[in-house]
Amino acid sequence: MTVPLPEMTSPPPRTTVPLPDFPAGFVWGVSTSAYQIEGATSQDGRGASIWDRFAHTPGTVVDGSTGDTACDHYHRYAEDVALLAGLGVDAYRFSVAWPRIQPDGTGQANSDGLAFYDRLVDSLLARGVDPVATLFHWDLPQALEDKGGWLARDTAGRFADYAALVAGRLGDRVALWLTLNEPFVHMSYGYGLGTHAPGQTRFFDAFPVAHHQLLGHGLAVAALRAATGGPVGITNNYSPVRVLGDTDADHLARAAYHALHNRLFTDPLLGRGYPEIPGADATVVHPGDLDTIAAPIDVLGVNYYNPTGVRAPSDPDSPLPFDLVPLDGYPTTSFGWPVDPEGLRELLTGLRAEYGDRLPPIQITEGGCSYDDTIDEQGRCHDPERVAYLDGHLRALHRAIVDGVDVRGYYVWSLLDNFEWAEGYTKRFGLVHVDFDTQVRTPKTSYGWYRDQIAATGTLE
Ligand code: IFM
Repeated sequence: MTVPLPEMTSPPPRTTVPLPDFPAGFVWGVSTSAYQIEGATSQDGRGASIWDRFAHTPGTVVDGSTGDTACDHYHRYAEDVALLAGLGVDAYRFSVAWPRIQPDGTGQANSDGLAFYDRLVDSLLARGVDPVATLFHWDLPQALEDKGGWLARDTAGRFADYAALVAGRLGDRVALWLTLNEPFVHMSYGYGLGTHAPGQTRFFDAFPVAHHQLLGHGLAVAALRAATGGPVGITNNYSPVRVLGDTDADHLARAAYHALHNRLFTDPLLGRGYPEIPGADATVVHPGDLDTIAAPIDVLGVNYYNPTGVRAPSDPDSPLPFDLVPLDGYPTTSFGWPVDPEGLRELLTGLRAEYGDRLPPIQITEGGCSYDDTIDEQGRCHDPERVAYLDGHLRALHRAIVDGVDVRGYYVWSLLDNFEWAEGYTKRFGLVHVDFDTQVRTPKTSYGWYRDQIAATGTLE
C-alpha cells in the first residue's frame, strides 16, 4: 500500500541559519520503540510483556494509561513510513517487541509477529529508508519475568535465541542491529527504584540485572554475527555529572554517580571490566563472561537528554551514595529536564578521552525533548522550543565532531508523540503530534525544520 507524503500545515520555523556541514555519509534519523507506539498488544499471537502487566497495575502510570493502543502504529505503519519519507531521513530506528516474536520468551517464532516487522522493513526500504532494529527496548515477555527476568542468568541465553530468530528473518535487510536500549535505565528504574516495569525496588541489589543484560548483549552479538553480516551495536544513555558542593564527600558522590550511570555498562563493553560499584554481587560474574561482553561492536549508540546534578547524601542512612539535585540556570523541558546542548559535546569528548582507541564509531541514537504541544485553531502545531533544542544540540554535536570525535549519525527521539512510560501520554516528544483520541497525525513545525535541515546540510569532506 502506498500512502501519499504528508502535507505540511504547521507554521515554518523562525530559525533560518542552516546547520553546518556534517561528514559525508552522516546518518539522519528518528527513533521509536515498540511498546510506546505499536498498540495491538494482544493481537496476532503477541504475548504479554512486563509493561502490559505494570501499566495495568493501578498507580504505576501518572494518567492511568497503558500502551494497549498507543499510536496504533501496528495498523498505521504505512502512514508512519510515509511521514518518515516526507522527512527525508536516511534511517529509522524502531524496536522489535520480543513478546510478538516469542509470546512466552522461548521456543519457536510466532510467524505473525515476524511478518509484521517484515512488512515494516520492506515498506521502509521501498521508501529509501534504512531499517535500524533495536532488539530490546524494555518489553520483556512477562513469562520470563515470572522466572526471574533479568535477575536470572538464563534470560541472557533466551535473549540470544530471540536475536537469532529475528536476524534469521530480517538479517538480509536491516542496516544496523542494536541489542539493548539504555540497560542502565531498565536496571535502575525497573529493578532498582521500581518506577518502571517490572516495578522492583532492589537499589544496588539490582546489579545482576546489569550483568545479565550485558551477558545477553554479548551472546546476541555472537548470534547476530552468525546470522547476518550487518553491523551490530548497543545503545546506552549518558549524562555528564555536575557536582553541587566542593567537599570530598561531594566529589565522591560525583564519582559514584558517574561510575553507575556512565561507566557500569561501557567499561565492560569496551574491555575494561566493571568499575567498583558498592554492594554489587560479583558472584554473578562467571569466568569468561567479561570476554563475551567485550565482543567487538561496530557502533556505540549514545542517547543524550540532559546533565545530572549530584551532591553528597544529606541522609546518612540513604541507600544511595549520592543525592540527585536539580540543576539551576538552564531552561527546562516539560519534564523539568535542563536543556544543555554543551553537555552533549562534553560527554562525547569525555568518552573519547576516557576510552581512546577502544571507542567504536558513535551514533547518537536518541536526542529530543518534551513540550506541551497543542493543536491551534488552524489545526497546526507550533513547537519553536523543540526547533531551538534540536538546533542547539546539533550545533554542539558538530563541535564535538570538529574536536575529533567520530560520530556518524543522529536520531531524533521521537517521530511521534507516544506512550512515555510512567508519564503515560502526558509528555510529548514527537516531531509529529498525535491526537490519541482520533489517531490523527499532525507534523509539527519541528518536522518541517528537521526535513529542511536534512535537505540543506552539505557534507564535510
Ligand atoms: O521515551 C524514552 C525512550 O524510551 C528511551 N529514552 C528516553 C526517552 C525519553 O524519556
